[in-house]
Amino acid sequence: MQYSTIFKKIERLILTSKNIVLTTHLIPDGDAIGSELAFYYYLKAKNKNVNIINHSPTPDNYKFLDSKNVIKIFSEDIVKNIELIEKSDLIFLLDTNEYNRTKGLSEYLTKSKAKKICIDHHLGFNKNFFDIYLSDTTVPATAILVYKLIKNDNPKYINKKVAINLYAAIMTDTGSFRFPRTTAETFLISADLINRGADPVVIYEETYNKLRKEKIKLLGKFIDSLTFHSKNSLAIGIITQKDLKEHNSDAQDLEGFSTLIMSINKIKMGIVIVEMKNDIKCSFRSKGNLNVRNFAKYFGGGGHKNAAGATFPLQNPYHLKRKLINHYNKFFTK
Ligand SMILES: [Mn+2]
Repeated sequence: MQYSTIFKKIERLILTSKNIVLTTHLIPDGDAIGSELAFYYYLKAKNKNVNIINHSPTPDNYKFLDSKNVIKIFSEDIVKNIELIEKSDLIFLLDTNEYNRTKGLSEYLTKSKAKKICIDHHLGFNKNFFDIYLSDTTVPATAILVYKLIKNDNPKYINKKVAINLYAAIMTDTGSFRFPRTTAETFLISADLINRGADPVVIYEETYNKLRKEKIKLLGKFIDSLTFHSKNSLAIGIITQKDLKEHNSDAQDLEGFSTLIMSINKIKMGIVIVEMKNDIKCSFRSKGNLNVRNFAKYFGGGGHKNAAGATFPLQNPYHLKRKLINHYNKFFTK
């Protein structure tokens, strides 16, 4: 894909803007946080007044990226943050193309008179909601686009701080360089980032090897709960409120559980059922052509072809599990 015209347009807007706001989707992942912080330090170096405002707090394992605590959480100072959005002349939405994925900020972002730029690698149809739309669904991380944009301006801006954040974003969104969209280019860019100061050992260690012991005990509980259905093509695990309380954990600690299910031989679909305080959240994962987005849609949820989710009213999670198995058998095992 040729980006040069889009890059030029974005650079021009940055040049003429003074107050810039960066934001991303709720429950930000490594790509969201890393892309934001890399872009933040780039814009700072260009003497811009930049603020990152997110709906959700930064997950613990990405806090090392924000050691200077520059990320603002919208709800922590609503008045001030609304003011920052209102007086901004340029807004970047990173790693999502839907305003409603910014939750609390959404209303103020859409109302704001600022120019809006989306940089993202997800499928989406909201091009008209942005003044500039830099999107490429073939790249494995938003950070790849951010890297190219900054490098196109001037490679000197990719200093150590920027490199660390971009590397962390790429490493996490590629599942440590193994997910489908990982290419030779992914490695070439990552190599350049290492040359510029990103330490792959430290970044991996900080991101993945600082788990709370409670999470591992909860994982044990989750593995115990796994059941297999439809000739072992479907696996389902359940976490109840009682489990969460007993292990002093919350929904954040369940990250990675669904990926684990999908590592089981011959599994086509994995379901994680989580009993929350006020409802039940289910996440659906699949392999190949099995479309869990449609599965989720049937229950009022949504998502992607191989990763989706839905929310259910509170009920016995084991009854819900029955319903989901029946639906799977009806739609997927014909
Ligand atoms: Mn991403």
